[in-house]
Amino acid sequence: MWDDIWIGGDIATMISDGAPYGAIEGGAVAVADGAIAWVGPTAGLAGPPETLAMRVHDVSGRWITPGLIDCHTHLVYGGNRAREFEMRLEGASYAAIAREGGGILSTVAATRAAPEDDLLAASAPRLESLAAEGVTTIEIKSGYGLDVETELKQLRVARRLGDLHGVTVRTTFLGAHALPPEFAERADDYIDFVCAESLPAAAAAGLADAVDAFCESIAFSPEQTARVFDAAAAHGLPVKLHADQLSDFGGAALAAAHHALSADHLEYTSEAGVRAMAETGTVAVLLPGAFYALRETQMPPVDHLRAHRVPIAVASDSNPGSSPVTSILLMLNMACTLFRLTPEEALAGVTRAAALALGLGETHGTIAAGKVADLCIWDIAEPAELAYRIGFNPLDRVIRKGVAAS
Ligand code: DI6
Ligand code: FE
Repeated sequence: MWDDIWIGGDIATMISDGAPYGAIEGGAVAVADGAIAWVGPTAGLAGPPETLAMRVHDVSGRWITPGLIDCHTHLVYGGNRAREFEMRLEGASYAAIAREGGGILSTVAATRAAPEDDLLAASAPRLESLAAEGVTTIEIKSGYGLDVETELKQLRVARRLGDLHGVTVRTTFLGAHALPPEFAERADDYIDFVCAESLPAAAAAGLADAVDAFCESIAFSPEQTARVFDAAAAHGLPVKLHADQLSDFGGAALAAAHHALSADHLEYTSEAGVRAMAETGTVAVLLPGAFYALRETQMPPVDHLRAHRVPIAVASDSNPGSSPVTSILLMLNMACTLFRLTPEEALAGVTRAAALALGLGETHGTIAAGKVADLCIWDIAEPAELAYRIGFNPLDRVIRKGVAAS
């Protein structure tokens, strides 16, 4: 006997080898012990639903999708950067503000100063906003501490947020995000510190599921990034990379050479970089919120990614500087409008491909027997509505690990 079965609607399984959206019209999905036990056409059930499950739920013509996955965020931070927003409107560039000690470093100061519970309280509304639009799994990076104590504080807050809100959290250590003031002009020394101290501390505390770095002219060089990746490998942690966001720095190929789970941003990535990603199965994570907020005009190489069959994920990049975004549905719209993804590609970007970007492809991202029963029920007539509408939330209900959230 299954615990629950949902019937009476259509299912976008997001399994890629069948109908668009992996759709099953008139479908049923059954859950037992928090996992998907069965999915298929209702007509294919072995008997009347009430004989198969303890509880039968009729979704009244709605659509069921996998729970959404935001696979790239910097959600936990202190303060905000509304003043910097004003400065950029007055003509200052993002890179110029960063060079002058504003930007990321102003958030570092605010995050260091915040007591852990205050950081939690400041970050919770951002998580709640994403969860209210169906996000059931989220990646959260450190990188606004840069010293051992604050990096670990951020990662602890990320884990606590997941526990408090019933959202699956994957944490990423991003020590190599910016050069902290105490290491000014000494980037190589800071990378020594990351490799010898902060990264090992995060790994030893069990607080990091992966390691990321910001490889860019205003951040760290490919050589410095490679050292961080080698340290991650020594601690058995997979890597990801902020790659080619502001210039072609060879980031995509570097990420691929280290078998990265994902390379993220990619606006300036060349076809050679895309080919390298295809060879190692590195996922492309596109971040339309940062593209929009920075008024970037260089498009990520979507046609090359398609041609080389690189999985394309879409994420919020939720952060106080370049992407103050807490709406995953807006990212679906922007991925289509700005990057010309199809609505189906965009939805795959926050489900199937996003799971791959987090190393969760076996357990999350599609509606298939054996996977975790994270599901969204939407009041829509067709899945493209999720990307089409702007500023509207048709989420009816969320099921997390088999349990309907209120
Ligand atoms: N790239 C980004 O888009 C964010 N970090 C990064 O490495 C921006 C972070 C910030 O501006 O605070
Ligand atoms: Fe980012």
